[in-house]
Amino acid sequence: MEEVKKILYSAVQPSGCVTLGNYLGAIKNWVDLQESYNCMYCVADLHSITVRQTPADLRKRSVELLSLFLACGLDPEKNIMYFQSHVPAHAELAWILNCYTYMGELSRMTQFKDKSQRHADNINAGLFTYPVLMAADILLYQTDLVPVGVDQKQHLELARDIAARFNGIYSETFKIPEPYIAKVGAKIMSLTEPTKKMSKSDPNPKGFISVVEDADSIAKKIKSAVTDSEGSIRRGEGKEGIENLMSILSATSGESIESIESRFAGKGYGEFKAEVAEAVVECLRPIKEKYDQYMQDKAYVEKVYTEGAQHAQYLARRTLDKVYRKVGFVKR
Ligand code: ATP
Ligand code: LTN
Repeated sequence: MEEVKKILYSAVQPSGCVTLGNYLGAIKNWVDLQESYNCMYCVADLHSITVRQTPADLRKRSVELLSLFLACGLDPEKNIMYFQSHVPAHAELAWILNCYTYMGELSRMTQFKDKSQRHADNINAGLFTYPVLMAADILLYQTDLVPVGVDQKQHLELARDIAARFNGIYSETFKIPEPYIAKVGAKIMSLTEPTKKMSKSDPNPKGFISVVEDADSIAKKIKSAVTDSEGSIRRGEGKEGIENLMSILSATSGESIESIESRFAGKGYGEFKAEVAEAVVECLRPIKEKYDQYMQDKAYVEKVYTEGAQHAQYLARRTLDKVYRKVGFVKR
């Protein structure tokens, strides 16, 4: 008998370019998961308007992100990929779950506290209820596993609490999702401040590499990456810059850190950086090529996200119908 695959759900906000960090830390691992799980990847456009967006940019970035999923190797035959705003069930379930979530719980979310400080002129209700929408995303699909970074762990725990509370009141309705921590998840640091993670919202573009950046620009950024004055290629205290470049080389080429360390013993930073740059360019080249192709083939990309949304809506509706019935709405 064929074993039923577990459901894995994740979403990315279309809030900036995708960085080498996002690729090596997340998307690359997703490609390996598509054989073993039923995976759903959502472009979380509803989430992204909790901070002000320029409409034309948001539309463009959303399509770019979905094209990038494809370019990185996510197969639409094996994964459901769609825009959150195309599946109305997300907003509908979010409303219901709002009524089963306490103000106190939402006030404790560190991302809310953090974002309301950074966007003090726009502390809107959506920013506050953001984790409820995220809970709805996950719970609609009876998700087993959610790959999360540390920053999203608190939100996932809230989703579990909301699901358990609802199940407790109305009997078993939602599957309680588990966090999925990837075995190999390189943490890539900023090229200008190697003690901070590489982030797409870094105001200094020298700190990050976009996955679709051209080769010259990648080489320049790596060449000017912050290191130290000691001159040896090894791990250790105060060597965060070199250590970061070593993990980038390892993750992009497959060579182990130990092998890199011994191969570069006695060699200079110039030579080392040139090799890191080449490895990054070679790793990203096929992605950029495919990305450019998909960006030319609007009809194909549209087909992927339209069919993705239809499939997602069908699955989501099953959960939502159950929820509507349990809370006492009249059958339509
Ligand atoms: P922001 O700059 O807006 O905080 P981000 O670039 O940190 O965004 P997210 O959208 O928060 O990216 O994360 C998308 C996925 O990429 C998450 O799974 C996260 O763990 C992973 N990720 C983000 N940055 C890195 C990094 N520097 N190294 C490894 N993985 C990362
Ligand atoms: N909040 C997440 C994006 C996100 C998500 C989700 C992740 C929205 N819905 C559901 C996992 C599951 C972020 O900002 N990285």
